[in-house]
Amino acid sequence: MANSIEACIFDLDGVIVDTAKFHFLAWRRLANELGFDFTEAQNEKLKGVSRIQSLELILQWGGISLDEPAKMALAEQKNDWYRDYILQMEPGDVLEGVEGFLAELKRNGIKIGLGSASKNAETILQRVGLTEVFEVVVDGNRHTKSKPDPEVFLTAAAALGVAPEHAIVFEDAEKGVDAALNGGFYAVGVGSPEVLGHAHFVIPGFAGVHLETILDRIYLITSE
Ligand code: B16
Ligand code: MG
Repeated sequence: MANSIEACIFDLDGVIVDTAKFHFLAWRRLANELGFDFTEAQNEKLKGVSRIQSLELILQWGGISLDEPAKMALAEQKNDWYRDYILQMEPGDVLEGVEGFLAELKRNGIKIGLGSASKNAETILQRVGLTEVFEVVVDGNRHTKSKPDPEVFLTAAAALGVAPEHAIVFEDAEKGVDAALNGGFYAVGVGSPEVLGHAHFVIPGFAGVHLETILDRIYLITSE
């Protein structure tokens, strides 16, 4: 039931901040240096996927096979370029409407968690000034199974003391929505319905979105 929603768990990249564009730029630079390119459509497949799995996909697209040490070196190189971007981030880089929505959750006593595949999550939260807002942060340093496995969200929900059926996950990645559904959460896609149509419903972003709107839509699902 919508009125029994006790927690909201957010993905980071692409939901709270637009770091997906920085991942794309850094991976593309790496691919270009290796002598090939990939498209924005292919980039969709990298969203929510761990750093090393992303690299493996990209190498596959380029038809390149490397040993483990070489892969590690490339992943580190990409991360250095990516960190150059995120270290420039500031509070103004939080996506439109997100802070207002988080404040509404706080006012209504709804717990707030973060469930991200990124090992850079803490740095990003610090840069944009949101560290204190999240009661629980589960990131790529704290979990091992990649989305679509629900581990990251289940760990966050358990740490918040909330059962999945009383929590909503907000996700911008196809595999992230899969992870939320696999865990028994309500899944709200943030982005395009073409990519996230399997979520319970999709919003384009948080601009103009209020808690009441979200709860009303979940209530419609539960009463169907
Ligand atoms: P890092 P999210 C994910 O974050 C990104 O969507 C994905 O593109 C990235 O490869 C992954 O984090 C790992 O990031 O290299 O910073 O550890 O969307 O789950 O918040
Ligand atoms: Mg994401």
